[in-house]
Amino acid sequence: MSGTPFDGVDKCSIAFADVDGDNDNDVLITGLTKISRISKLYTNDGSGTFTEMSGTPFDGVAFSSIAFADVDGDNDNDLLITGQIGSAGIAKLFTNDGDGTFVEMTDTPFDGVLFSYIAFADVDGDNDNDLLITGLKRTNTSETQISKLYTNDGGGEFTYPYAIPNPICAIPSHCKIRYLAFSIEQGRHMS
Ligand SMILES: [Ca+2]
Ligand SMILES: [Ca+2]
Ligand SMILES: [Ca+2]
Ligand SMILES: [Ca+2]
Repeated sequence: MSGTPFDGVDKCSIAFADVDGDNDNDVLITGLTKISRISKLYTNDGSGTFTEMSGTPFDGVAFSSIAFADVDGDNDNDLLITGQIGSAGIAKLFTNDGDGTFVEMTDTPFDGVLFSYIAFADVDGDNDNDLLITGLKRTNTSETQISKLYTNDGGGEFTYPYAIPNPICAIPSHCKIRYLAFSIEQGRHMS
């Protein structure tokens, strides 16, 4: 299609999702133009004509990864953006009010990353979207490659480390006790 409003970018990421609930795919584009880092959201009129949404709260990022998913169970697409701003990375979660207006969730446990890849999926079978974040965590003094799996409480509150589904084994000392009891029982069976 000619005449699209999109900026040419590199070190970029794109994702389609319906953000405004009108059953067509809108698109978010991040990356580096000739002059700046961008994060631009475009809504679709249903025929593939896109219009940039103004007033979005997103940081322009490069070396980024973006993913839409419903994290808070209200059936609209929320958004995670990672990538480079300045020299360090970010990981920011935004909830959707249903019509494409996004608000940043604060107090998330995520490490900011660049050179990243992220994905939402329900990993523990409780029908909410959990989250895996990979990438480079960079501070003034160190660089660390991370791969962190966060579980969702169903309302968009994420927890790390990964919460062990079996509540008995959530406390390591209890696991040890249970293991010992099992071993003793096995010993009885053997004697
Ligand atoms: Ca749409
Ligand atoms: Ca949602
Ligand atoms: Ca889940
Ligand atoms: Ca959950």
